Amino acid sequence: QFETQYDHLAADVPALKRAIANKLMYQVGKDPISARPEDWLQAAAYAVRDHLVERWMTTTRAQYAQDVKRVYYLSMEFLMGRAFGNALLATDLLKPLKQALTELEVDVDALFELEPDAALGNGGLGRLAACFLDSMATLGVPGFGYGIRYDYGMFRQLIQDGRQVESPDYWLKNGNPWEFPRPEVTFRVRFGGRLEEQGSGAATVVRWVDTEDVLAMAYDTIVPGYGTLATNTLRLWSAKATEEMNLRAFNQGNYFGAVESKNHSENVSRVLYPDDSTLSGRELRLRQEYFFVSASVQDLVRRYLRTHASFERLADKVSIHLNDTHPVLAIPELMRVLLDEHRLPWAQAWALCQKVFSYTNHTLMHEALETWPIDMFGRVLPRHLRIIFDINAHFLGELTRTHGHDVELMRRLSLIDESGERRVRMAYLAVVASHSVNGVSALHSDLMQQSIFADFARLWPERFNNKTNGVTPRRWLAHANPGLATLLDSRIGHGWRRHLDELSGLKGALDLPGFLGAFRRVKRQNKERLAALVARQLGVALNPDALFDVQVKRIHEYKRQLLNVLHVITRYQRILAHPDGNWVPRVVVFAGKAASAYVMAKNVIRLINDVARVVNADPRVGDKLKVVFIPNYSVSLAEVIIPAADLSEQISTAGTEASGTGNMKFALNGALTIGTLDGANVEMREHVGPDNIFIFGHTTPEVAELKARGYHPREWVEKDGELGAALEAIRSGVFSPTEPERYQAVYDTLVNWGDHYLLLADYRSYVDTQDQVDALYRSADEWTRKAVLNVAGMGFFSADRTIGEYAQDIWRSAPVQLPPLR
Ligand code: DL6
Repeated sequence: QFETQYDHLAADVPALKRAIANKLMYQVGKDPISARPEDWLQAAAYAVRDHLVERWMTTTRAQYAQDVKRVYYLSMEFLMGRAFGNALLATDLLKPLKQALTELEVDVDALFELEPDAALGNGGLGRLAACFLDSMATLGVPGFGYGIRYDYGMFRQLIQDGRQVESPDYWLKNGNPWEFPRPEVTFRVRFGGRLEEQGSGAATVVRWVDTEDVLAMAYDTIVPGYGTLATNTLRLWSAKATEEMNLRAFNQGNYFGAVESKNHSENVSRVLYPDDSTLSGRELRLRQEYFFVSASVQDLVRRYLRTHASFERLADKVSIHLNDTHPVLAIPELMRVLLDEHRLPWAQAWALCQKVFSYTNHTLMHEALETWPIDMFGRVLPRHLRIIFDINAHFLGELTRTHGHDVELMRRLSLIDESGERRVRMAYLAVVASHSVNGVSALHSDLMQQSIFADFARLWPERFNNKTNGVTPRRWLAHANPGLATLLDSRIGHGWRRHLDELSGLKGALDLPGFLGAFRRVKRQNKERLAALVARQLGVALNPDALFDVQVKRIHEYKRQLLNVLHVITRYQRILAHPDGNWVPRVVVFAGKAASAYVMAKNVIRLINDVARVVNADPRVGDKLKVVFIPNYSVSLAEVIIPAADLSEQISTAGTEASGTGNMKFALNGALTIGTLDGANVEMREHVGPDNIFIFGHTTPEVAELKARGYHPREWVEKDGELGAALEAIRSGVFSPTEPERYQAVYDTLVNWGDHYLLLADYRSYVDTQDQVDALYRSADEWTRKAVLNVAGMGFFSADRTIGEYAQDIWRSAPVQLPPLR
């Protein structure tokens, strides 16, 4: 059994105290007398981090010794959140650390709140990458995350006068104790320039010259596995200029001019693009994408060549996974490295690529599918454009050989979209170059093969597969919901953290005396914790006995926060009509960010805040209904909100949400779902049982049929008085009395401009289902039974299960062999 020097001391509070005090003095450089809480946080983080370092080195040594196949997970986004709680969970140091800090007279809980989130992602895609890193480490999969170390992460959202205001997130301002800067791991990334050709035919040598270069410097973060020695690495690249300054300008006294080019180069890793639903098409974004994949490919090829003399075994030792299309430039980059730097023949290089790459699609939305104009692409990456043209020529040549000269088919499948301005289709490049293409829920994977990749799925059906998403139970249950975790431990043991299927054992606890009551008490404590946060931040008092109805996620039209608002308004109007009715008190919680340029989404945020202001101030309503919009949704805020929810809103138009992962986190924490048959909701229904989930609305085929028939939203308004009244309240300014026309565009979007996401068609079914929710909530035991059955049914949705499937079916990687932890 493996025991590190530090593990040996794990439960030793005096040793931990000494370690923290030492870190404070010798690493942070602060006298305990004058240290600020931020300094203690750093010192404690360093002390805990030390416990991971030996595991990390042992794992790395074992990976080399065993010559394992490594999995490189390339992602523009890693939405990691806070690291401290996760490290404490992995090291089992939470209790001794709390005691050590208390003895040092430091307020532990306040300390944890000081840690900034590593918010290097927009939403679902980035958080999935973070959950996957956790599961890869936990399963011993030799996984490396590669991404960008943005100086500024996801913007901080302020709400001013009900409106979203963005403010920069300089998360590194106090330093980052969790990362190791690696100035010695620096790669040159080239941009621009021109091509020179020598020779002809197969012997042509292409040289890429006169480039403008940027350096990519590595920063490593330890990714600890849970209950194992196995520990992985997240390597993020930061841009550094090739030259600190222009000496000529400097000597001429032009100090700003002297650093201008440095700043320009380093801008490439400055800021995360805060939009996950539309392609920005900006050159800086293309440069970001190439910047990190080039550094990553160079790094992984160098690591491979350290222990292998030729490329023969590359595909046995390396998997490169493309998290959506953002890292797809890794394909022409690996081709470039193999062709230009190592002189491999085309056929060999291409065969290697097809064995090494795999790709996950995360959205079917047309506006999010990446394509790049040829002109811009050729200016920024001329060598890669040439390689893509060559890949396309080979591909279309092969297509002609197998399918005849079908011009229409070639036009549809070409990597270059010729329908208007010529553009490179990144998703097509991913499909052509990968041996595996997967969607993220059963429904999404089916739709993907029927819609955006239909031709390819006919051509290569064996390439397409599904990997339903999952979430890590360590962060989303053990860490976020210690009350429920303790209750589970007492009923089914501790194993669920690693084997989430064991949650099914809860079914046996349903009828044990006192269990439902204990479960309810945990939920109530979590609601009190959220209510305290809301009181602090918004000054609104919430009644913890009310039903907490929660929708937290990015603000998007397809996610239909506006449908939720329509229900809130209907409920408000019903209460006004029958103020003495026997209402089930409800708190409706919203949180989420809108892309800065997404006008409609920002309107929705404002409307929610306007509705909240009016409803919360109406004395006729009182505790029967409260509405809150909690600003600055983030991973750490989700950790407080999700465990407090009774009802989880997963109400996207069927066929639009690829999977969702928030849906899984809520159910895992004992919320019932109200949702459409969309994304992973479909599979959740199967796992928790159809009686334990509230499903409403049109199904995917019904949506298609309705649209094909011709959808006329006005007809739906005309036949539903309550719907008409809710819409009219929005239109006429009931919630914006100082500016009655404020929401005309919101109204028009629904009633006059086509209601693209079918809110009005699903309204009646939604509102009626909300009535069923109320009815069930009245019988506390019945509600709680269903909540428990939700938790019990969530075993399938562990990211460990998902990663197990990726490892087995796609990457074909085996875990690194390590001695068990003590
Ligand atoms: O696969 C992770 C996550 C899914 O759960 C969401 O349903 C999906 O919207 C999201 N996709 C993206 C990519 N672009 N968009 N939109 O974030 O991926």
